[in-house]
Amino acid sequence: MRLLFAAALLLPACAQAQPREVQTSAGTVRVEVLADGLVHPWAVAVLPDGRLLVTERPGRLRLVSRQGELSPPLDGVPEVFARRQGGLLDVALDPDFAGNRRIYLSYAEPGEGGTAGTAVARGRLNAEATALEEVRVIWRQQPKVEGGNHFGSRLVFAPDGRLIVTLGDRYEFDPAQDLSGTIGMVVRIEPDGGVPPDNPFVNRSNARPEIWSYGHRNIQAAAIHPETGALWVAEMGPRGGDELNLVEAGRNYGWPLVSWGRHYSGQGIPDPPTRPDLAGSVHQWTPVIAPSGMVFYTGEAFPGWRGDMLIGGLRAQGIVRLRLADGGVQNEERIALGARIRDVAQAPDGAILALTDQSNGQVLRLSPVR
Ligand SMILES: [Ca+2]
Repeated sequence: MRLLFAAALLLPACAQAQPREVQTSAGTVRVEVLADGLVHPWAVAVLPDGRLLVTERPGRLRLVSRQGELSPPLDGVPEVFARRQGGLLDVALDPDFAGNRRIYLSYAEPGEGGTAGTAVARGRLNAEATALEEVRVIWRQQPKVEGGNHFGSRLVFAPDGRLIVTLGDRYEFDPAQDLSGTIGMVVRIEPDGGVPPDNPFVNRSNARPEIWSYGHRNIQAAAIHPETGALWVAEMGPRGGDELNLVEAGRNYGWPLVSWGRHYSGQGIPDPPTRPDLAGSVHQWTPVIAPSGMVFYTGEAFPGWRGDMLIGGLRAQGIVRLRLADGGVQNEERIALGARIRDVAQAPDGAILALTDQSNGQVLRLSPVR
């Protein structure tokens, strides 16, 4: 009742007060507002007990109960550069969270003279789940630059226990081809920030050893395939040309040398949109979906979607479902939610969770109507 009452107060259009229903390939889906009153929620991580950790871009981390109640902001979150696209970004649980209660945060970290860069910190969630303790920055993007755009980022743990950090080009373009920094890269680090000895550029001079792949524009969607263990990402194109990429060690994904899109200035990017020496995208979207958040669905609630990729769409205003087959996309479905979707996750009961990128942001819960 509390939830329905709050939603009715905050949203005069009463459609939100009751669960909505949307028609999908899996039949009718109920869309409930589990929680609201979040300011530009950016990422959600599901705790083993079903509670949620949710980041808000201005720099707050909150716990959401199974009934949708928001906790006060947790203590211990690092200071963030909360401007434009910057702020507190992703949250991920340690693979052994049940044993060590460690969580990882990515965020835009302020630097000297108004600069900023993406950073990753880890800490331990205290027993009361009110604070992070032993917080330490384990990785920093180099160099920090001015501007408030294209920080990425997503954090995913690979099956080998290494932490993948996806980044953006900081709207600087060319540094995405410069291995002496980590702008426009995907990096792979140990959970303590160390560099794995088998990273592709560890023995190359003038290259950062944590780099895993390069030539990326802005990656805010990443997930590990539950069967193959492969790293999939979706990245924002410029004007057109969002990409779905299968990320492999040491490869160049082409930005800004090639793109399926055009610069916002209207300036073209050389055709053809890919080159044999560069890693081509598996799929591209023009017009764009603006991908943010990705999960492979493995639950029981939507058996017809098991194994499929779900991607949040800011411009798509919903969830994009992809069925992958033979190294490509076999089919695509749009699940319309009427709001910019910043992240998507799977609840323990197989429901799908989605965050809306709004000043009064919500956690949506999608479940089948039997
Ligand atoms: Ca590319």
